[in-house]
Amino acid sequence: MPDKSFLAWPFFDETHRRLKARLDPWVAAEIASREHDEQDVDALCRDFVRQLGAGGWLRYAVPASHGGMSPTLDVRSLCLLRETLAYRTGLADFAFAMEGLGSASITLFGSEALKARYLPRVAAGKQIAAFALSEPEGGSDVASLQCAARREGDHYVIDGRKTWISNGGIADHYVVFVRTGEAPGAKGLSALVVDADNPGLRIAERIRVIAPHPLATLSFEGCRVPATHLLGKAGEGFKIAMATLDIFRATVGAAALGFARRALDEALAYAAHRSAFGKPIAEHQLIQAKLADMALKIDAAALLVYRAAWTKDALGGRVSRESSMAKLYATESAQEVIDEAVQIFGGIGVLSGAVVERLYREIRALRIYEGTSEIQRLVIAAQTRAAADAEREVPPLAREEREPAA
Ligand code: COS
Repeated sequence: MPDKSFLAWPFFDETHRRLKARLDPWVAAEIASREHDEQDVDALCRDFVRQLGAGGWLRYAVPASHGGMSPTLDVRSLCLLRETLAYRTGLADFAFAMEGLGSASITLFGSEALKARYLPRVAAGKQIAAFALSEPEGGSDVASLQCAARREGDHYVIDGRKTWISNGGIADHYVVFVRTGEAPGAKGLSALVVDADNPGLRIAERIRVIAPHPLATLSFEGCRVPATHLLGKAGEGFKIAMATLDIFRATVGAAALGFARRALDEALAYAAHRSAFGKPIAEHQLIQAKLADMALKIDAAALLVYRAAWTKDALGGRVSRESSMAKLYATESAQEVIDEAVQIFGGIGVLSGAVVERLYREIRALRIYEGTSEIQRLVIAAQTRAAADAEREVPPLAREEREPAA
């Protein structure tokens, strides 16, 4: 059983503890039986979205004004959901996460008409959502993206390609980031909601990866989208993408945490009964050292993930630093925890179909998507330097008044 002692931390209130108490038995009853099913990922994802909608869990992905649970997205709830689903199966977590990521830009920046059209359907599990940012020429350097949209009367006309698009091929709508050219670089991007059946949008290629999930390259050729489908204002696309990722990067850390907790639990159970040199391997100090480091990394990751989530929920504003730290540490340390679990299992750990073998494949992409570990370091460095620069600019007198000498 995964450790639940963290629920007593001050980051949480009663609503979160109640959510977790309702969620655990639901996941055990509805999701656990499909945990080893990796054959038809499209059908499985559609099922998970429908189940999550019917269970009421997708209400956490949209605001209360449009069928959701709380006035704004509650990041601690999103993290608890992702952690719990990921503990059981990466694909169920993926299905939940994409409903959130593919609708959050609408929640944060959409017109009332767009919110009314898309969000209640997302909450009910009737609308599969996707977020289309990366391109064949790059995913990290968002300011240089090339997929273009030109204004023609009441429409935008999109031409170009997007790739690595999760839910590509099964989504009902895509939030697409395009170059509209108001200014060079980051200030010339916009975000449009494009329905999957919009003429001019085509699935160019399906992509298979080591932990399979629906993934595709999209092609836009003269794709005419009503101008009313613009999120925010023209030219605000970069900020819309970053503000959305600020929320979801912490939740990627939560998914990694779910994988890591599962790996530790599997390793603890195995080490308790597997014998070597006349005693269970858990009695050997080298194994104990591994278990200790795994538990330590999990707690440190949990502290960073729920610190980021609490900061967004309680203080609001930009949480780039907290969110990037959470994603970076939780995903990197989960990879290490899972690798140690495989090591404890020995040969059995690399058998196809073993839980730790699956986790080993599932964790890898989390260090890449929604900003690589290298990008998270850039964000953390930029935020840390900006804070130091701001501190230096405080006049010495004001600083003394604020921090009287001891
Ligand atoms: N919220 C709101 N505004 C933000 C923001 C955020 N989280 N992050 C940046 N901005 C704003 C900045 O304030 C700046 O605005 P001003 O010019 O008005 O001051 C503008 O956006 C540009 O910011 P910055 O100069 O920091 O951007 P960079 O071009 O240096 O790029 C990185 C920043 C590299 C961090 C960004 O491109 C990034 O996160 N890349 C990874 C993208 C990604 O996750 N790709 C994976 C695809 S999604 S699966």
